[in-house]
Amino acid sequence: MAKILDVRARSVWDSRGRTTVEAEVFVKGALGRAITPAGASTGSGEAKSIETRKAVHLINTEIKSLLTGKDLDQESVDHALIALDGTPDKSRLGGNAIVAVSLACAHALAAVKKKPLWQLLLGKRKPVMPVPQIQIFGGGAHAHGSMDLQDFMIICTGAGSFTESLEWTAQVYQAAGARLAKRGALRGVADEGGYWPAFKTNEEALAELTGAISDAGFEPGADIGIALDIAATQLWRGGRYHLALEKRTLSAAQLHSMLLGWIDRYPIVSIEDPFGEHDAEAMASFTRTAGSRIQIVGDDFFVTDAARVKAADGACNAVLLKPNQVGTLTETLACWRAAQEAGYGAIVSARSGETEDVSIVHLAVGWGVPQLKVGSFARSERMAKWNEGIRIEEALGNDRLPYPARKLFGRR
Ligand code: 2PG
Ligand code: MG
Repeated sequence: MAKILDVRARSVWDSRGRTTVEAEVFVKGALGRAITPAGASTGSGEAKSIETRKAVHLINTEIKSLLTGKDLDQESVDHALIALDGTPDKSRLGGNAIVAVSLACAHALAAVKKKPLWQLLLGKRKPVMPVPQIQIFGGGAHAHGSMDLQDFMIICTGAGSFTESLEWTAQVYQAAGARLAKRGALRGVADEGGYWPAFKTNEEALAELTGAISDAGFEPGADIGIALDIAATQLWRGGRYHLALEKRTLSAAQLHSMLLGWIDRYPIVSIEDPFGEHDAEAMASFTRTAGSRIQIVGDDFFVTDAARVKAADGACNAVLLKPNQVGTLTETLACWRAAQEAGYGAIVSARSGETEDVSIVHLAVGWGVPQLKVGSFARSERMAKWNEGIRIEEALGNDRLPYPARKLFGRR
């Protein structure tokens, strides 16, 4: 087994112009490198980030002396990092320090084996390309609250491949931009590259998105469905869900009815965090009512924690997997395994603050996770990941590859 010769870190910049951690793990003749992303709408159970400068210093000192001379083995490196940190939320070394090193180790291992990371992780299992969830309108914490809801996304449920999904998305993205510009409702783009619209209600975004799907020549529902991230933890204050745009507040029961109404009126196939991270009861009741019709995803609700998925008991039917939310690759993989055991769907996801790092695409393909959420269809920190998916699909041989969109989202 290869030995770790050195570990180094530096501060680099992310897509919001904020500092983040880049780590490098050196082995004989090769190195692995990774950059930590950052969330804006974070769950309270996430691994805690610390100041970038301090995280970089800790990698260059404590983590370097811990790992130098050690075997390059993902699980033992991750367990050693967790033990060295010694806190339940990774707040001493920082989740942002730990995840960069953990991911850099995976890349170093791939470099040693002279294989792309996805191939190393996949081993002899049959490959599947993940189905993209792609944002068209961005709101919430990613657009200064211009809309209450955070992500209005599409899933090309009728597409036959990853590459075709992107081609369809490009058409919808352009059509949505043209509609907004025509109405004078285009303010720019939000943090993940989705349009930042000036709408009067949240539902208007659903109507406009459905219109854009039609304008692009697709049949809403049959070809392309809508996925929402309500990010409801962000709306919760003083026992009510606050819709600032609409100047009203809702109880959990009222939010439940509003979402059910939307599912009836629009081609919605997936809803993420429909209720706050604390609201397990509302989440479970919504899943009982709507879970046979649509995918219900826990993001802040699960924070990529295998134990929370095991304890969930029917709240949600899918899990968002974000490596920096839990801190190491080994724990992210454990969460994916817990999701599989529970019969849940899963989506590997980027954060709102991203970089040119494309590791998550390799994780999705390598682990066989059937969906991928990267943000919108603009700005290079997003496009780098979609483009990496195109390369991987091509390497796997596009025409022979199973593509699970219809299986996952064919009419339920
Ligand atoms: C989310 C992510 C990505 P953030 O809530 O799913 O959209 O946002 O990285 O800000 O948590
Ligand atoms: Mg989310």
